[in-house]
Amino acid sequence: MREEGDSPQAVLEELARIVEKDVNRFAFRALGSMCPKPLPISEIAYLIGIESNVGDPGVWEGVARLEKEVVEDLGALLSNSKAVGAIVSGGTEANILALWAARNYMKRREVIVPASCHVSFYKAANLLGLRVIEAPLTSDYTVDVEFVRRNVTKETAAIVGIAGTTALGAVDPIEELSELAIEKGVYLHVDAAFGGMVLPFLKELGYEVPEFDFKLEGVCSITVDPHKMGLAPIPAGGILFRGEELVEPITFETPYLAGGGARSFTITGTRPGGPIAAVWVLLKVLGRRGYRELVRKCMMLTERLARGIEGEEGLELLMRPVMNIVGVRAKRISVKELSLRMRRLGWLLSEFPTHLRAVLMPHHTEELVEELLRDLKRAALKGYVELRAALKA
Ligand code: 0PR
Repeated sequence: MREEGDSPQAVLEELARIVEKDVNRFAFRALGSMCPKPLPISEIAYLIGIESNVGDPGVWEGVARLEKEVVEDLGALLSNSKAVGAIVSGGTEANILALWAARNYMKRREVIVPASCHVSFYKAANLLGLRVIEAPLTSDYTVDVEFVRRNVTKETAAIVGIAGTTALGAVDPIEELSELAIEKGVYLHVDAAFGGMVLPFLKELGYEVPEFDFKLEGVCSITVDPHKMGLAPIPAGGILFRGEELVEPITFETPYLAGGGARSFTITGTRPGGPIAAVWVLLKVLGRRGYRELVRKCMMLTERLARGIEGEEGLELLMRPVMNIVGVRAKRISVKELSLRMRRLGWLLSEFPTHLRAVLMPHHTEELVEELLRDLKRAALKGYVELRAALKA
């Protein structure tokens, strides 16, 4: 920090220069992110709420009310309008909260996660001193329920299912996990960080979608992130619990707050009201129909990309997409090599050990998908000579 401040104009210009590429990332070929371009109206709402702290709900009564309403709406979307929850910093905090509640509620220290789970579960287990048992996947990239069944013991606090895996958007057999959880008396957490705001709308669009939410009696908590398919600005993660008794063991009182004592179960104390205002506005402005139409568009793009890959001799689709996430690899070159070549061609895709991932979002276009297919096809050619010739063509 310098002794004297610069002129605001100079500083803002410097700021704009530094983040220029970030701001423009939605304009170029980025399909690696699970966070879409937020709708402009949500950014206005964010600014309206920007000074508020929902961590002191007695002072910031307005945003505290908005959070209640948002939690109620998300709960209703996931078959439980009486769910207890919060808008938190993201899926990571939501998953940590779920395992924290599970550990304290069950008073046990082991968790069984699918091998496909997000890294946040390992962070959670590490923080909470939980032993992790990793359940393998079956050939359809979902968790092996029989393995989970065999490994539930008197030490098991929780089992986890994913509704929309990070790598492929696969949905674990949550119905079977729910039955298992009830039978064995263990906690079941569902990570629907991405899928929670896709699957209900897919169902309304007539897709055959497996049950994954509170309709299943064994489901104790669900992660559902508005800053993913809810189209909200970052940070807006969501955690929902079936009922008050599950959050009780992680609830703490802060008695001295200016607005009067408050009880909270989030990790962070001071919490931004801006994202909550943004989510509230989005749910109101879009409604179910709005979200359904956006999901319809994403699935149209997904289907085009998937069919294009299937029709291409050098490419391989990992799995028929359940939601708007596509996994692709090349038949004749490694994933690393394909990834490198795609990067050189100007694409930002996510690289997993077995494939590249593209997430199709509402701000993407059919033209972009066609270009992606064309470049994937070129990049998958075996030799550089072939590739160079194709690039010149
Ligand atoms: N659960 C699932 C199933 C996830 O895929 C993710 C993140 C999380 C939980 C954690 O959510 P937070 O990142 O909100 O804590 N999945 C994204 C991914 O790994 C995160 C991401 C988002 C990465 C935007 C890059 C990016 O640009 O792809």
